[in-house]
Amino acid sequence: MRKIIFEHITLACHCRTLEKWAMRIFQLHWMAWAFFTLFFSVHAETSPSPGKGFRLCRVENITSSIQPNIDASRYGLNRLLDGILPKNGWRSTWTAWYQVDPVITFDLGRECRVGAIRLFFQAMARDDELKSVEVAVSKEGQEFHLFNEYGEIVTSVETGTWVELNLQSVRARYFQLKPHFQGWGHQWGEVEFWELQGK
Ligand SMILES: [Ca+2]
Repeated sequence: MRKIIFEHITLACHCRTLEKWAMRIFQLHWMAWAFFTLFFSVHAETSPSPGKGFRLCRVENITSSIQPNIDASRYGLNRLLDGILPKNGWRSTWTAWYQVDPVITFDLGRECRVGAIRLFFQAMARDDELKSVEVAVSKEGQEFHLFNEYGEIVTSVETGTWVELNLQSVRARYFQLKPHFQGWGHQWGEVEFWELQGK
């Protein structure tokens, strides 16, 4: 009889230990799931890599010839570099220039060999609102040279869309984007510079 009681207590202790471990494993799994869900919910919003051999380039500074002219204090230039995308439609968190064409300058902090620039934008009044984007480059940030102009950009209105400007391989520290609108203006959500890895 005593032996049975002893075994019962031992077994009960064993069960509590198992429950404790099971609970801990469950907690660890839950924490891992929560971490990865949060991680990918933030990082999935950036555009996918243009391909093997590219890496996302850090931007040290951004300036504009004309500040955003709608809600600039809340949705300023820094929103173009935060890795977070606005939602479709007005108003969300779009950095907006109404009826003007800004010249936006990016300082990468060092000379980089950029293969592609991607910008996330939304057309508002017409599907070809972003008429064209000029890309100019500079090594020292004073004198800029036009590299190319990209046009024929047609999307759906009130729908956030990535557009990729293929630069092949341009080595510079400073990049200027000069967008031209037709219709409402400009609503941008993110700008990415993809650097070619290796020499
Ligand atoms: Ca953003």
